[in-house]
Amino acid sequence: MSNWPNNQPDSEDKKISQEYYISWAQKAYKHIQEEKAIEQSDTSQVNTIETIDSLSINTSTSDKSLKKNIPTWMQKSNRLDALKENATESKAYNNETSVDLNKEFVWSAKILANQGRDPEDVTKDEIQWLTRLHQGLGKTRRGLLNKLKFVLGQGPLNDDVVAEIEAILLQADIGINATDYIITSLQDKLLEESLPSEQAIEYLKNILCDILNSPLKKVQNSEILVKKEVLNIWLLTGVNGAGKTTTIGKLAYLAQQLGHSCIIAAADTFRAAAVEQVRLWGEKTNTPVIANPGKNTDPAAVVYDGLIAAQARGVDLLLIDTAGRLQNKTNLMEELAKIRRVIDKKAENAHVESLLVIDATLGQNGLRQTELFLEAAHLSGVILTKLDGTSKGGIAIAIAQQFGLPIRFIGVGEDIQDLKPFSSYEFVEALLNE
Ligand SMILES: Nc1nc2c(ncn2[C@@H]2O[C@H](COP(=O)(O)OP(=O)(O)OP(=O)(O)O)[C@@H](O)[C@H]2O)c(=O)[nH]1
Ligand SMILES: [Mg+2]
Repeated sequence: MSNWPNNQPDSEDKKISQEYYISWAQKAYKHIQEEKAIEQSDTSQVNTIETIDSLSINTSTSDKSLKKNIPTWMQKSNRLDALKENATESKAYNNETSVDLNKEFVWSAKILANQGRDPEDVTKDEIQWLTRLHQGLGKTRRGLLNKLKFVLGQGPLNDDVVAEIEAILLQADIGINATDYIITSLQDKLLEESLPSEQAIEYLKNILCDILNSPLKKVQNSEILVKKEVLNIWLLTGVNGAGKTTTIGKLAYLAQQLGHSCIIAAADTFRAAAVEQVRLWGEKTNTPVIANPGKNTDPAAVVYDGLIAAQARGVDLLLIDTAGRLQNKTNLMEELAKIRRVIDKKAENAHVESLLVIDATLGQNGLRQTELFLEAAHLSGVILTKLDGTSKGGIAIAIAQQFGLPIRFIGVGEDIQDLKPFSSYEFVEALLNE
């Protein structure tokens, strides 16, 4: 569905100096400002570009401090960052449409540069997205990094160090299975050679990326794609409040951005307000919604209507919203199984993705939910929401390791643009790269 970069850069690329990234970020910033200026036909952007240039010149000529290689704007933003570190974690980002050339910008630019991107090619949206991801996982990252650097810097992995690493990983919601696997891999490596803590963390990043990427070896597409010339059906399931309906809206928006035609089937007929909520997202995204507002409507019948409409209109993508709660769990699972049977029977040639939506703030609960939905919905992947909240993020690794399911999308906020295809590289960097 997307051309969102998912490549893990070569380790060689990681050795590039900070100066390179700062200069890359400046170019990207300049490019974004120019694009903005073209859009607005506003001459004010010229001043900003001049300011960046003059700030860089200032740095090399007038700053006599130890930080003389760091541009003035970076030193300022470091101070801002220190303030941010002390501030409460509550709402780490705002929704302003502009971006500032600050430490977060440079971090985001670095992640894009490492993926082989051209600074003249990046968008404000990409920078904002990475910033939100980095900030969303900020609390976990700071906890993880400080502790890991300390224990990994202590030399060989003796029993005490292993126990400490175990505790750190479990606290980050990485789960028992994945933690065992990570410890074994770390032990194998660190028995071979003794690594400084920075390098041990780089190695840990590789292990985490491998875990997150391994489910993709079993599936046809490493990226989630809306396939051409076939009906694509994405069935979204999950417990109540996980973020299914919001995610449907965001996916409809994303599909639209990528030029795919889309309709939504509102198959949560349990909650009175559910259909209305889907309709609002339909209006926001100009996406037709198939619903049956009658009382006690059979959700499988709505799915059937959705399939007929999607086939008749020849749309690329049918998104199906489902209920998160029924009278009891058994009913919910039976209903999902029925929906799945209708899809498999009536749309044999369709490409079906069955995606479990999980609220990442609920930690290990996500594993129990995956177990519950796996069979009834024939899950093919997972969408993690609320990574902007109090989520520790590790649940992504736990799910990939324990169930072999790929994480397909992640959500970092309530707004329409706050959902993107998952990239293991970006996620692991947000988790372990300050
Ligand atoms: N902060 C944050 N909030 C989110 C995110 N995704 C969804 N939400 C919020 O989570 C709440 C529940 O979202 P819904 O989409 O209604 O959840 P649902 O799974 O459809 O819930 P039911 O219909 O009751 O089963 C809403 O307030 C959303 O705005 C996210 O990525 N970040
Ligand atoms: Mg809902």
